[in-house]
Amino acid sequence: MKERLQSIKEEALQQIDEVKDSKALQDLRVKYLGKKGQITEVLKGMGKLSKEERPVIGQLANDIRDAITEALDTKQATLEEAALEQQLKEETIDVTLPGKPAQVGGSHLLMGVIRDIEDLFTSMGYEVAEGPEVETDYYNFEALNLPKGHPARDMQDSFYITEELLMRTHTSPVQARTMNQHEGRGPVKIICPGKVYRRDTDDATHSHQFTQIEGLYVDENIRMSDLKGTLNALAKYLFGEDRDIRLRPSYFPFTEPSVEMDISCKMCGGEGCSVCKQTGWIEMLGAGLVHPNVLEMAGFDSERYSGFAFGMGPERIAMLKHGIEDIRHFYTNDVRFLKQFHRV
Ligand code: FA5
Repeated sequence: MKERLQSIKEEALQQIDEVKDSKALQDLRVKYLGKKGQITEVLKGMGKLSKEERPVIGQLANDIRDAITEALDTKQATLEEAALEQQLKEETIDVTLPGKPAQVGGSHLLMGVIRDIEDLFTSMGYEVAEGPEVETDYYNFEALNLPKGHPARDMQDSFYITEELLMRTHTSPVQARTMNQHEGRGPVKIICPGKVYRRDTDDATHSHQFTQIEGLYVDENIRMSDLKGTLNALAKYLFGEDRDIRLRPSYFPFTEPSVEMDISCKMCGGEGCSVCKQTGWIEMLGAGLVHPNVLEMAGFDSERYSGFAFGMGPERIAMLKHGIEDIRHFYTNDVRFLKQFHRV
């Protein structure tokens, strides 16, 4: 039995020495020390030994078990250490690789255009005014000389919420609201940016929701020439000193006279091309002198006060400025489009 135990020990130590991975090592632990392991099997035959031999063999078996256990533990520690080394080698981080840049947002192109226009007008003494997007029929139409049933209401197809409430179709109601607050005393000098809504069918140049910027200047002795000078400054500020403007007669119920402002075409320098439809001019905004009825309804004496107003679409301005061919790009929010115009 002694020889058997010795040979188990030698065989076990050799196999432990040669083993290459933890799984095989675990198998050896079971093979030699498990419940059905080789040492246990040998010890089962102890009953056949004499009284004197039993403690000697017992002691030897224990020593061998300890030696095998120690060899197994040592080997396991060595294998674990090697596995860790290997893992560290494989997972080494190359700190010299460039990192992933954080995605930083910027303001939307439309906001940039609106901010630029606000900057110009505030530098000329205008204040920025705002009004509600859900507007009353009174401010959106009636206070602007468009009583119920007026045919010109059809110029702006509307989203009604109730009989008396609608999504505002333009920023002009802010004119009437602000004049009311001034209780008949000028000057009123405001610029009003904001969202507006119309039942227009979306296409390359129309959107059912878009932005407008309204301007209003009411004081004593405000004349058409003041409007023309202001619009000329706006056109040159937005598109460059070499651009000219022209005013064409138009019609808005809230201005008299009313004009449409065109800007000279940059593409052809006025010669005529496909961008300006061979006219040499591109339509930019609507404007005019505030109708006396509008002044009176807002509590201003139209004998003493006069004023001019204008309204433009920042989308159309941005399209002209940057050669954007479809208004829907502003609202579909494709990052590839937006990124081209990032501003902080
Ligand atoms: C008006 O809305 C007037 N309130 C402007 C005004 C103000 C005139 C003060 C006189 C005095 P109009 O419907 O033309 O006018 O619209 C003004 C601008 O809004 C247009 O020149 C255009 O740039 C823009 N616009 C109009 N409809 C749309 C649309 N569906 N999508 C995008 N932009 C539009």
